[in-house]
Amino acid sequence: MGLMDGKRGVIFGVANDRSIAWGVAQQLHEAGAELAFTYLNEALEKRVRPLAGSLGSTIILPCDVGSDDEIAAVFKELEQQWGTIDFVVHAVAFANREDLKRPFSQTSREGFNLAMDISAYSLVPMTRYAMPLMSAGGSIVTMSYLGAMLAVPDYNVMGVAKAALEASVRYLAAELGPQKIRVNAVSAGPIKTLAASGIGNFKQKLHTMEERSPLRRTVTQEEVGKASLYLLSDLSTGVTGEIHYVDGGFNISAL
Ligand code: NAD
Ligand code: 0WE
Repeated sequence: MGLMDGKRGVIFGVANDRSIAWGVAQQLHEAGAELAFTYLNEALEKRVRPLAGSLGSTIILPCDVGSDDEIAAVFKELEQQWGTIDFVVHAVAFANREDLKRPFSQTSREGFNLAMDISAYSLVPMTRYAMPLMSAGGSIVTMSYLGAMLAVPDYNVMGVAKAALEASVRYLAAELGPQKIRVNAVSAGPIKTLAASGIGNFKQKLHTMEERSPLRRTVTQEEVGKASLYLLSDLSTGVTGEIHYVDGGFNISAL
């Protein structure tokens, strides 16, 4: 008997087996959930199909979250195949690589808008199109980072986008609460993923976390997956609009 037996949902953001979204998918599958996956492009489709297949998933759809039409098409397909869904996992982010090393004041209008569009706004249409399929209630989880709250060196425009994402979580949670749809974020500590491998000095960020976090180590995709499982399951039916830190206590520790 699993925590997620009989529940169905869709996961946005698997790129490979190191993705945080994949850590979440594995936990949901072990708990008995039925999963659909989306991928950004054909290059990633080659990685996502076998991973999804290994969890028994057959609904694997393309989606660039920069397009409302592509997001709408995903939920239209889910409605045709399943009728209703119980959860959505949003684990996507993107900013121009140069904007994660240049001084923040040098961020271009285009770079700012791109980071906001993909990393923050996308949660809004995702929620909008998911809502009609969540007639019995549901749970939506997105991924954030401490850079939303603090000025973390080099996180720059992504920090501003994560601040907008976390505020969006609160506004969506406030609006959808009466329909028993919950919206929360997991704020993860640094983890070596594809998105992180594009960051200069990422090793240093992991090292700082190992030295200064209360638990004296980094966190894993599995740990983010387990916290997400809690937020997506009926263990957390009283929880919405929350930013749930999975960072070994780093956020509470000054030094
Ligand atoms: P990842 O590279 O495995 O995942 C990022 C995903 O975003 C990829 O699957 C990529 O295809 C997708 N993506 C980018 N642009 C997209 C678009 N236009 N449309 C659809 N998908 C798009 O890296 P990850 O670290 O697993 O990142 C997942 C989430 O976790 C992100 O929101 C990231 O900000 C967040 N996060 C990461 C860390 C970390 O240290 N790795 C820490 C905290 C939060
Ligand atoms: O959200 C992120 C990273 C998201 C990300 C990563 C890339 C790299 C490749 C967004 N866009 C891009 N664009 C690319 O071209 N994290 C939480 C991981 C991360 O990134 C940092 C961090 C941490 C932690 C950047 C600077 C400082 C710390």
